[in-house]
Amino acid sequence: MLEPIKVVVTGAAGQIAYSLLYQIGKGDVFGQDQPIIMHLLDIPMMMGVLEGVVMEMMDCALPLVRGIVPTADPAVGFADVEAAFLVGAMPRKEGMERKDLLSANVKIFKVQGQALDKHAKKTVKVLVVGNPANTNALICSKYAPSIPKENFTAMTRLDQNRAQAQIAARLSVGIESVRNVLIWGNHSSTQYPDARHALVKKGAEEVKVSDALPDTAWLQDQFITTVQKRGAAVIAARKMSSAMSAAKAAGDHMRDWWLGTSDGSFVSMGVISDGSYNAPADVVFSFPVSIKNKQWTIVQGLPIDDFSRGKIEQTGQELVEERQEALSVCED
Ligand code: NAX
Repeated sequence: MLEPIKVVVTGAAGQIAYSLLYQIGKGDVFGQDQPIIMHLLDIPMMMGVLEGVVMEMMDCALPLVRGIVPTADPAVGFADVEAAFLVGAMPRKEGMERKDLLSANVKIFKVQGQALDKHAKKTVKVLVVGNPANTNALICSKYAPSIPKENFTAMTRLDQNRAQAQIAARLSVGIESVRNVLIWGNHSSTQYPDARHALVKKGAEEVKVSDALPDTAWLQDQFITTVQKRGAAVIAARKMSSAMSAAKAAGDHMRDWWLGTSDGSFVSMGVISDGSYNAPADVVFSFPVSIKNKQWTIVQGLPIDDFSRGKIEQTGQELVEERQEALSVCED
């Protein structure tokens, strides 16, 4: 058995955390031999609810959970953590513009960046889930200058999982038969779900999805819009935003970061852009990455056609605009 690690989940009294905490505590994310001390951070008015979550965590009787620390104090929540799931954010309310949401939430991520800088391990792996996730991750990193920029990532794994599920359903194969479906850019409606580099198992072999599914019109249109609008479709049906699937995706993202990807496979993560694939530099952009020894690397050399180039440019442009808005809010 390894020494316990401290892991923080913010927004711990919220709906995504409700599904995520069990996955982490059960060993699905950091491995079956990794004990965990769970730090649960939320805002003061949610401490009563959080108490109930703590009771339930205890009642799950999970052997890997060696301690539970509920708190509203970021200094306590972020103390010595090695992994941080930043889920907590203000939800979009009726009548609220995307811009209003951005200014409310980037301020939260500025404060949390400062707290991580002061209190977390310098090797902490940060996954931002709270929206606007990419720009929140950028701001968080900016205010945590003593932690490497590579340690701040944003979640586009839910979009990737949605895309993979759509392809598997269209081909009538199991989800595990499909790999390397990816998401470029922003976790927003400009994201570009891309199956051009994806592979599907056919008997003992693997073939390109585009060969197994020669329906370019579907791949370029309905597939993309279904994935882009999936979050809204879930809200319309459930009257609440995606939570179980978002928690599963957060677990998938961190597990792959912690334990690595297999050879030839890649996953989508919002990471600090170096300008690869003509994406704008210095925004948190979702790229295909492979992971070894807890370090991600942007997969290079994927062929990009004009269609993809246009989509990458569009989502990149949105991120540049968000960065500008966010920086002006933070400097106020
Ligand atoms: P909930 O409203 O159920 O929970 C959010 C929790 O965060 C609340 O308990 C709230 O008190 C807490 N919180 C607010 N400010 C905080 C702060 N400063 N410090 C600590 N906690 C704070 O939302 P939930 O459904 O769990 O969603 C959380 C976030 O995930 C939202 O921003 C949502 O937009 C975002 N999502 C991101 C996704 C992605 O793929 N990147 C997909 C799912 C989800 O929509």
